[in-house]
Amino acid sequence: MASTDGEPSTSQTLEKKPVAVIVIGMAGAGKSTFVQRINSYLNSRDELRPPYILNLDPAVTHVPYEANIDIRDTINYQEVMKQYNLGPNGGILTALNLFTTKFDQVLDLVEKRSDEVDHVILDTPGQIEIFTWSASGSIITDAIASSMPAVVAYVIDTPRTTAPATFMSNMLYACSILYKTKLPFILVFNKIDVQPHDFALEWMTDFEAFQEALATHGGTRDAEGEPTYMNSLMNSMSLVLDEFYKNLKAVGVSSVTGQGLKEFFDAVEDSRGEYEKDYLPELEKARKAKEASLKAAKEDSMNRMLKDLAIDRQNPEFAARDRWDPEEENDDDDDDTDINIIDRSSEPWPGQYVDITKVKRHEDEQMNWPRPG
Ligand SMILES: Nc1nc2c(ncn2[C@@H]2O[C@H](COP(=O)(O)OP(=O)(O)OP(=O)(O)O)[C@@H](O)[C@H]2O)c(=O)[nH]1
Ligand SMILES: [Mg+2]
Repeated sequence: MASTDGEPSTSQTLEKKPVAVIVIGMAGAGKSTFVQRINSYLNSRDELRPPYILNLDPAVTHVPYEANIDIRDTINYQEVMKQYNLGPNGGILTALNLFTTKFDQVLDLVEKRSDEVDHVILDTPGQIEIFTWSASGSIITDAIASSMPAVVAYVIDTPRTTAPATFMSNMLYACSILYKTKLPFILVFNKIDVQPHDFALEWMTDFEAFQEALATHGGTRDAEGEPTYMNSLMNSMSLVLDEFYKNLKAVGVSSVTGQGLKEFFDAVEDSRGEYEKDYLPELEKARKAKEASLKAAKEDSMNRMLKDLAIDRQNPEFAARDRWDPEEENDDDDDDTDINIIDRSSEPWPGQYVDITKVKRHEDEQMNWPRPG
């Protein structure tokens, strides 16, 4: 968005920052294809301001776009599975955990590009829960959202969600992510070239239409013609969801034809304002609370130190015993490893590969990453 000349203000500073779009969705919903479509849409809109793309799926063999930062450049997912004796999901989770330990570098790289980039796009692993229910997923989401406006794009496989019960399960999942991240949220009904999403919009705005669909879908009445337990449960759940629908935007897109991309980016721009209005004040509040508790902890240790000093003064022989001896100091460096996250767009790509799982702090050291859990 173009900024006007004049007094700098908070909103102006925010406007200058890129928006991060975190693409989340069930396996096969079309996340990666959607990211590719976003890439070509933004490139054709202004080829001087393409998005900055992060691939966070360590297990994918091919992504249909050029990622600026790719988790696969840093972590060898197969090697992680072998080294830790893990299955595919444990492997993806551990790979993501290892990558998260270096996420500050990712943020630095993104920060460096913030003047020339309007959108930062994150493609997440196919197994949705690995990102949404893991510590590293939360750390990545929080780290991104505290450094720039961020929005969740929840991609839905529209043709696979036409049954009312499936639709509701999908919406409940979306609801759980909304309440977990508290970020502006866009429901992206994908694949509308195969199945238009008007049924979904109708169910979201007209509660009775959804109940009618439930009633006409088989298996909702028992032998006596009474509504089944499932049916009553779904009816009450849909009342809960009604509240949830009020908090989000829904757009229909086709990642294959590019239909609906403009509406999607209109929703992203709206979300920027929402982030500023709702998320940012909460973030500030949380920061202040943390600062206050840190200050209290500092005062507490200061008081304790002063008390210790007073005791030392009364007992000089104890104080002499506790004195620091520089001879005892061993040269145990901090455990920062020499790994660099690679920005493919700024480095000439030499096929350089750093395997984070094999890094040693010192030549003579056999270092293993701690097992998860
Ligand atoms: N017709 C149609 N097919 C689509 C669309 N978007 C994605 N697909 C197809 O859906 C399949 C899955 O797409 P991906 O982009 O790999 O989905 P994903 O969510 O990244 O998958 P994982 O990362 O493995 O979970 C592919 O066969 C795509 O071609 C769409 O808008 N229309
Ligand atoms: Mg994918």
